[in-house]
Amino acid sequence: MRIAALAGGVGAAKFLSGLVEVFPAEDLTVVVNTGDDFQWLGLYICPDLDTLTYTLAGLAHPERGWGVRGDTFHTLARLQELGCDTWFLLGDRDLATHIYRTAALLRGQSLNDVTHRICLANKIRATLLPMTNSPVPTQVHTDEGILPFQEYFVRRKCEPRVAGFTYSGAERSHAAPGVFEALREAGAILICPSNPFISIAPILAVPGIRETLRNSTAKVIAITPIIAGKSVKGPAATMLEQLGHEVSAVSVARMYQEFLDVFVLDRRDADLEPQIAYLDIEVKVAETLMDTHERKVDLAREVLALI
Ligand code: FO1
Repeated sequence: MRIAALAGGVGAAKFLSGLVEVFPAEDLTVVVNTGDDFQWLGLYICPDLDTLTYTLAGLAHPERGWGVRGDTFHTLARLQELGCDTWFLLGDRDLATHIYRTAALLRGQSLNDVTHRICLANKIRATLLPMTNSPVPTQVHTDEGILPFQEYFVRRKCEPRVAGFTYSGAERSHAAPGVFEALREAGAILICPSNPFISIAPILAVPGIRETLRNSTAKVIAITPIIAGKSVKGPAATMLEQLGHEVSAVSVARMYQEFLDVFVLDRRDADLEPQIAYLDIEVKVAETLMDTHERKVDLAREVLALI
């Protein structure tokens, strides 16, 4: 049986690093959010693809989750001396990935071809696919106007109040080659514990993906990114609150209701089970805080047992 997963960055990477310990990585295809992608100094940066790549290759920075473990920042320091904006921290080894990717894209290769090569070079056995080959940059509507995603997230540290999102150009985009095949061939489709607004919604905005999930006979399983009303990392809880949703896992389950079979709820939220069951979604209560390697593997085992 094959598994397909929809994924954002750090939360998804943690979960999938546990999954590949107990499920053959060759049988896993990950459809990755590219809404966070942006260009900086002429380089094409794909934060979520890179976070997954570095994590599955065992190269990720252990505390931050993004970037390369033990990386140095000499190039960034020199760029700063030259007067460049350096609010987005790119390490020297990380830069190699962006230079390689940008050069390949400029030669006319597609993002999925480049991603495939980067995965091969990093000996990643799972298949990572960008959700689409065309740019679909997430724009964050805030009380200070519309901000490109990384401006909001990194430069402004999620301080402006969020009023909504645009996944620019999503309606004209096409899923990258392999995405529909992976979703159709999968015996189970996992929605990783990623931010529903900025990681999963951009993927679902690519024409045909939401419909494929809705019509799928495979079990669709989501793992909560919210534990006890808080996001483990990132602004998911803040976004729920600012957009007028109840700040709980139930709101996330509601966002996926039309295609979801099972919701994996954290044990601290076990009392929410009836509210999710009421949405006609099966509930599995588990330890979802992946703060140790054992917990990542245990959670992956719990999810596999549901399939
Ligand atoms: N996140 C930050 O909060 N600050 C950074 O300077 C930063 C740099 C960075 C460089 C490469 C990369 O692949 C990711 C990086 N991230 C940084 C993370 C990234 O902005 C976010 O994780 C995602 O886009 C949200 O999933």
